[in-house]
Amino acid sequence: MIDLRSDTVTRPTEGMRRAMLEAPVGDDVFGEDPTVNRLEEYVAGLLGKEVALYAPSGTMTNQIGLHVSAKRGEEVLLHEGSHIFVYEAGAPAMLSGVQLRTLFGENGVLDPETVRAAVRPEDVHFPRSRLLCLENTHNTAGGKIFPLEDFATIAQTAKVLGLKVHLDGARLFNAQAATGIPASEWCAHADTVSVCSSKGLGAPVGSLLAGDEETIREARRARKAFGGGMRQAGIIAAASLYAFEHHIDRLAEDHARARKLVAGLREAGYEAKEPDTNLVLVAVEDPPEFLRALAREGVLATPGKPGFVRLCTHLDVGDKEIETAIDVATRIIATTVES
Ligand code: TLP
Repeated sequence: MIDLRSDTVTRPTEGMRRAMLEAPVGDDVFGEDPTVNRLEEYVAGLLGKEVALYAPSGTMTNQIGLHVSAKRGEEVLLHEGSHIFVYEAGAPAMLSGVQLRTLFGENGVLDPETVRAAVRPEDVHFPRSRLLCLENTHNTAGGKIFPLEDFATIAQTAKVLGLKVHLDGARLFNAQAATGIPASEWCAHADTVSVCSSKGLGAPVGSLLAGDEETIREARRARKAFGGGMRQAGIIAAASLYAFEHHIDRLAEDHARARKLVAGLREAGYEAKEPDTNLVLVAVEDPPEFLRALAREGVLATPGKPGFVRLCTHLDVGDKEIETAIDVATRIIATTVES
């Protein structure tokens, strides 16, 4: 099987498993796990934030990020295709009682004017606008990078309007690898940042929420309340630490393979935009049928936005797999045209 469904499907490498085996551990709820502590310090450093908090998933670090910045009944502004809105099971309503206000923006990038227009005036009728969530890279836009300048401008606009900014950076290091701009430059414009080690970086589990000390102290309470306080978590944190230490630069290889995939698919007659990073969106007439046809030939992908399927390159796919995937897609389109 060639599994292009997500960069979450990778299995830990030998080196990563060794790091897990050898990790010193303690009870992290007491703050005594040396590996978790090392990971939190390391990632805070990478992101240029005072502190970071380790949690099981990106969904949890996003939800804790929302929870510490917006109270029940307050409003959170975010892109209509954002992971927090589309893929987190209604958690903002369930866990924090906040109201989401979705906004449109080309390629996952929001316009400062759109944000300005959406902020509610102070009036008893309206919810209080409290938080703006941004996503980089943007998943449903096909791994799009939020240009740093636009990011800085919109974050500045948000600040002036009295909003906090949360960055869903599940694939932030893909943006760093693709542009050469350190992740910390985007983070400088956000109050809280969520990053994942379990996407392209290849760890089996683990995300971090970074911010200032006071915010992350609150986040630590929220993590406990959400059921994310773990004990000898160093065993898994070691995999995340290994991922951050060894797998950031190699993301560029996944991006090159995504471009190779797009070139092959276009040559076969498909429509697909040049990818910024490792997510490829391919336009097809009947996505479920196309996905079934791929799967029959041993290639797995997922539905993308309506009318598209998503193919994702990652640590566990090499050039050979990409060539096979192109061959399979080429055969499928040839059969469709014939019939
Ligand atoms: N995304 C997954 C699925 O949930 C859709 C994927 O395969 O792309 N933020 C962003 C931008 C994400 O893409 C994801 C995972 C998350 C947050 C959530 O991370 P986890 O899965 O660790 O909760």
